Formats: sequence, C-alpha cells, structure tokens
Amino acid sequence: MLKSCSKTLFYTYFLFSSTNAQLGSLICGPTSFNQNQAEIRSPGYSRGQYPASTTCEYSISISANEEIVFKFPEMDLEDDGDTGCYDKLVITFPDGTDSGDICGDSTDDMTFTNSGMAASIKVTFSSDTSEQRKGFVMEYEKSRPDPCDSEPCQNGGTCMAVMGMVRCACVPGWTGQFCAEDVDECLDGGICESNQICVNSPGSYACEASPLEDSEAPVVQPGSSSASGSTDNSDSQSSSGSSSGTSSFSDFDFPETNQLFVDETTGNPCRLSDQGRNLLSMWVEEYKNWRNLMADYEVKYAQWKADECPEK
Ligand SMILES: [Ca+2]
Ligand SMILES: [Ca+2]
Repeated sequence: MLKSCSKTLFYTYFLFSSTNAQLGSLICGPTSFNQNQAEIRSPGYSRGQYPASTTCEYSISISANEEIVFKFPEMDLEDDGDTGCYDKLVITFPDGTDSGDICGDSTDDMTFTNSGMAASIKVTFSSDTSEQRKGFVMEYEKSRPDPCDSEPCQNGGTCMAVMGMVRCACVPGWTGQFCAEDVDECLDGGICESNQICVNSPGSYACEASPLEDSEAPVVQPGSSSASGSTDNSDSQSSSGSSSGTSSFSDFDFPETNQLFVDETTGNPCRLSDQGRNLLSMWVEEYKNWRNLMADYEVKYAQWKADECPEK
C-alpha cells in the first residue's frame, strides 16, 4: 500500500513536472549562473534540435550598478514568418522590463544596467508542440562601469569612484556633490580689507575698492573694538563708548549683527540689530544709485551746455 502510494506520488510528480515542462538540468542543462560571463545553449542544441513543448528558465545574478551585455551568436527559433514567435526566448530584467519575444534567425545585442539592488535576470526559453529547430546560443558578460567615465564632476572637480558611487573633490571656489555650486566667499566677512567691498562671482570672488570712498554722507562708523560698557540688550546705550575715525559709508564695513559700533555724534556704543543692519545695507545701495544718477546728470548737463551755448 505504502509502495503503491509512493509510486503514484512519483508519477504524479513526474506528470506535474512534465506538464510544466520544467525538467531542470535533465533537459535544460545548468539553469543558475553567477559567473561574470557564460554561454547558455538551448536544450538539445548539441543534437541539432530543441524538444517540443519545453520550457527552460535560466537565472543570472547581477549586482548593484553592474552592466550586462547579451550576444546571440546562434539564433534559430520557430517564428510565424511575420513578427510573431511559435518558439521563443524572453529575457526579464529586475526592473520589470523584458526583451519581448525573441525568435527567428538573428537578434541584436542587448545591454542592461542594474541601477537597483543585487537581483536576478530571468531568461525563459519555450517551444510549442510542433516544428523544432536548432535553437540558440546566448552569451552574456557582466561588468561594472566606472561611474567617472561620464565625467560627472563639474568645474574642474576630480572624480573618484567609491564602492561604485561618485565622489567629487572640488577645486577652491566650488562645492556640492558634483562641484556645481559656487562658494559665496563674501559670506566670510573678513575676507577683504575693511575699505574694500567683496564681490562674489561663480567659482571666485573679488575685493574691490569701495565706490563710496569719497562719500560725503556721514552716518555711522566702526568702533566696536574700542567700545565698552555694553550689555546684551540691543537697545541699551552707554555713555562710556569712545568715538574715533572718520564718518563715511566707505569706512563702515557692515559689522556682524552682534558687534558693537559707536555712533559718531553721540559717542554711544550699541549693538546692531538685524533690522538695523539690513536698513544700512539698503541705504548704501540707494546711495550708490544716487551717485550713479548724479554722474548721469553731470554728463547730460555738459551736453546741454554744449548744445545751448556752443563755443564760438
Ligand atoms: Ca515549434
Ligand atoms: Ca564665489
């Protein structure tokens, strides 16, 4: 009884396997591939013909960031004489895409790059019930492309591949993952002399002479280091501050918000607020515009005079 049962189970298993046409290595040969390169042949290739009603599934492992190229030196699978396949090969990639049905007597090379995690590529051969042909020989080769080949680092940055990932070493003046972002050197308040203005530019900066050097507009003066008797209250004032220096925009170097400076008229030291600092910046901009406007009028006036009262 037990023997009979086992026998039934065996036949059931064999029948099940046959109807699924997946007979493993008996017909399909090796089905699992981990090597960097290998050749896969259709079942029965050495005998000159693949069997009918057969399905073989091959699995090829692929690591993250690996590239695989498929070539088909031999291709002879039954097609319908048009665009359809009776017997076919299908390659399914880890990202869910596939090659479509491959049959006939030739097919182009195929390349896939695995941008996801390590996974498997599935190659499925299947034949129908009638007309068998020679079959296929498929070769594959895996490689790991150098991510620096695409020159991802910009503005003179040096590319390094670390675990298949890009790392860029930027030249001074540039930052960011791919060295595409300018460093604003002017954010470092002490980079230029106090009588210069810092002008940021892509990849660089310049310290230029202030256009307000000879300004007649007295406002405030630096005096932070010599001021004393301060408190943490930004509105507080003290009469113990000292007063020195000249009184022009050009001498004012936009101290940090927390820095003390001295009002030249009263001699009072005080702590500059964000609002006060922004207001002063705005005034300086307006003052520059006013100076430019004045220069324009000087030119216009000279021209007007020459037109109205030409020299005789
Ligand atoms: Ca067929
Ligand atoms: Ca810059």
